[in-house]
Amino acid sequence: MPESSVSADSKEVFLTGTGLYTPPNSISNEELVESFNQFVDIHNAEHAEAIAAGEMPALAHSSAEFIEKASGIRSRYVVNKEGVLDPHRMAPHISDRSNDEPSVMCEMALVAARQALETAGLQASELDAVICAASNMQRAYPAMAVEVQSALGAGGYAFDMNVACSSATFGLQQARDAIRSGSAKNVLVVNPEICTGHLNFRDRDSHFIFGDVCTAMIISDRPGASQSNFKVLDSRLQTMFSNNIRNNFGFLNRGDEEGIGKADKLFVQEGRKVFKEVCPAVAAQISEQLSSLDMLPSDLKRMWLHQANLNMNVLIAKRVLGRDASTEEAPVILDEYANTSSAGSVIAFHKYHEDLVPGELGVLCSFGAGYSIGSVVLERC
Ligand code: CO8
Repeated sequence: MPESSVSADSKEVFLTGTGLYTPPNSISNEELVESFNQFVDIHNAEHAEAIAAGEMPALAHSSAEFIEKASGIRSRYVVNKEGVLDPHRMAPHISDRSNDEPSVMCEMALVAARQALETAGLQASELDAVICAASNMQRAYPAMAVEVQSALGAGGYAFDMNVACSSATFGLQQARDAIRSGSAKNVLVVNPEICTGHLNFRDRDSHFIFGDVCTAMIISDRPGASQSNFKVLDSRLQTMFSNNIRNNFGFLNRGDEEGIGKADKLFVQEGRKVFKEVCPAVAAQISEQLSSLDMLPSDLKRMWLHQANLNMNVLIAKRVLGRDASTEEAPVILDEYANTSSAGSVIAFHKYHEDLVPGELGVLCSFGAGYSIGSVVLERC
C-alpha cells in the first residue's frame, strides 16, 4: 500500500463547530399566499379578454393549507421581505454593492463562520482553507470564498463550489479529503443560501418552497475546544444526472437576449418525480453506507436530513430504520426555515446535536438537484 494512503486512512477528522446566520425577516404561508393571490387577481384582470377567449389560462390562487400539507413548511426567513411580498415585483430588493463593500453572501457567511470558529475555539488565522459551498454565487469572480477568507483574516487557500442542495455535504467531504491528504489542518465550510434570489414567486407550484440562511462548519484534524466534537467516520457522495430540478440562469444567457426573461432562468422542478426518484436512492445510500461500516440502522441516534419536504423525510427515515422515526431521531426545521438548500441538514445538526453522548452516532444527509446525494456518518466524541 502506498505510504500516502496509509497515513490518509489513519488520519482522524472532526467536525468541531457549526454556526448559523438567520435573516431577521420571516414570511408566513398566509402572508406569502395573500401576496401571490393579489398577483393572480391583477394578472387575470389584465388578461381578462385573452382568458375569456381561451387564448390564455387563468392563473389559480395558492393556499396556505396546501403548502403545509404538501411540504410541512409554515414560514421562511428572507433577506428582504417587502420586495418578495410586493405583488407587482415578487423578488427581493437587494441593492448592488460597490467593489469596496462586502458582498451580501460574505456578510452572511461572516456571522455564521465566527460563531463556528468560537465554538471550535479556533482563531481565523488558524484556518488553512475556506470553502464556500452553495447553490448559487453572487458573482462569477473573485470567488466568494476568497472574500470570506480575506474578511476573516484566514490563511491558506479558498474556493467556491456548487452542488445545489448537496453543496454542504460535498464541501464537508472536500474538507475531510484535504485534511486526510495533509494539505490542510483546519477548514471552514460556509453555505450562504439566498434561495429567494432564484425562486420564481409567480409560480404557484414552487413559490413557497425556499428560504434564506447561512450555515458554517469547522472541520479539523483534532477535536476542538467545545464539549461537542464529532468524529467524521465516513462520507459518501453520489450524483445522477436529472433535468427534474433545473435552473438555466448562466453567463451565456446574454448571448440570447430573448431567453433572458424566461421562467427557466429561475428554479423549476417536477416535484412529484423528484419525490419518487430521490427518496429510494437516499434511503439506499444510507443503508448501504451503514452496512459497509458494520453498523445497524438501530445504531443511529439521529438523522440530520436535508430539509426540503417533511413527507420525504418521513419516508426516507422509515425506509432506513424499518419503522417510523420520532422527531427526536429525525429533527425538523423546515417548518420554520422552509427549504434552505444545502444549509438545511446543517441547521438541523446545529440545533439538535448537544444531547448526543460520546459514542452515539448520527448521519448528516443532503439530496437535491443533480441529482446529488451526500451522507456523512458522525460519532459524538
Ligand atoms: N396552492 C394550492 N394548490 C396547489 C399549489 C398551491 N401553491 N401548488 C400546486 N397545487 C395543486 C396542483 O395544481 C395539483 O392540483 P390537481 O391535483 O388538481 O392537479 C395539486 O395541488 C397537487 O400538486 P403537486 O402534485 O405539484 O403537489 P405535490 O403533492 O407533489 O407537492 C411539492 C408539491 C411540495 C413540490 C412536492 O412535490 C415536493 O416537495 N417534491 C420534492 C421537491 C424537492 O425536494 N425538491 C428539491 C429541490 S431543491 C434543490 O435541489 C436545490 C435547488 C437549488 C436551490 C434553488 C433555490 C431557489
